[in-house]
Amino acid sequence: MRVIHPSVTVLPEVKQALAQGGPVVALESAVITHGLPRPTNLELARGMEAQIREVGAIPATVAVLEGIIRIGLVDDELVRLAESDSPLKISQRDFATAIVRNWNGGTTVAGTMFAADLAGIKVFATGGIGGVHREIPFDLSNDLRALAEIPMLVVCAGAKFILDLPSTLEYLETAGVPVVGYQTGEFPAFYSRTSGLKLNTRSESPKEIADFMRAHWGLGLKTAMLVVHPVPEEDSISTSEIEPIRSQVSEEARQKGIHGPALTPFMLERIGDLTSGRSLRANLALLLNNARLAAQIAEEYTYLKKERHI
Ligand code: PSU
Ligand code: MN
Repeated sequence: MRVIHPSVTVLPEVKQALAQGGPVVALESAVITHGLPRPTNLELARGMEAQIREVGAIPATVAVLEGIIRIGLVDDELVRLAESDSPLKISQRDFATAIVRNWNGGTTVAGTMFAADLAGIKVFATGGIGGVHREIPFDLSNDLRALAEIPMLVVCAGAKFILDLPSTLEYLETAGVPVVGYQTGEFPAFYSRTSGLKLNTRSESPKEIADFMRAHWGLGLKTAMLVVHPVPEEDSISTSEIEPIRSQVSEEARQKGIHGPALTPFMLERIGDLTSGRSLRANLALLLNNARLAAQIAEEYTYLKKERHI
């Protein structure tokens, strides 16, 4: 395989799987560095990789270690990332700084999509995408731009719970990103399975989703496709319970002047306190669930490619 860039390396196992047309699932790492407390972050990182392997696909966790963009990490590197001191949260604007200054960092959905696409990965699993924020001043996640520009299948449990979900869905429509509900007809709301926001495509099977991928990109459309997969019922938290907590924590953030990339980590921690850890359990459950579904879709897409020689 060609060398992508001197500051980008692909793990040999991932490189080999891609060269053989095998199923590979990219994973983000901002959730490891900024989304979850230690040591749960490392357990989760390992757990997501294990889910993917169980299905028969190869995981490729994306991160930046000492200024090198890494596509696929070995276990020692996962440990280094999970335990690294003050890592950066890396979106597309941050790669150059991270490379030049030899930083460590976890990649967001936008950062991960960019790097995974360089390697030719087509399927990616995450928890919640970034989107349109509710509060003024204006905050639109770089994830939305990435979804509009990078042809990759992204499995998530909706958008981050703090966001303006109707506006986020509208943006995706404007950008031409198909949103497919996996065994649901509604856009899920991260901790909750429902939001009241109806989707126009629902699918029951990874096989059909692979058919959608082939049809969408086969036509020459260049956008991402989003598969939304609701949190498992037993770990979900109802909207009526989470909404007052969200609004309280959002007010706390406003009073403390916390905004931009620092907002999500702050809110996740406070919501964890206020739900006695149930929000953390829901977050872990949905991440593992998404990794498994993404691996099933990657497998189906691989079969399809081999059958049809595309
Ligand atoms: N969803 C969560 N927790 C997170 C994130 C999403 O529940 O930590 C991370 C993802 O990596 C996502 C990023 O890509 O937040 C978006 O950040 P921002 O809104 O600053 O663009
Ligand atoms: Mn932002």
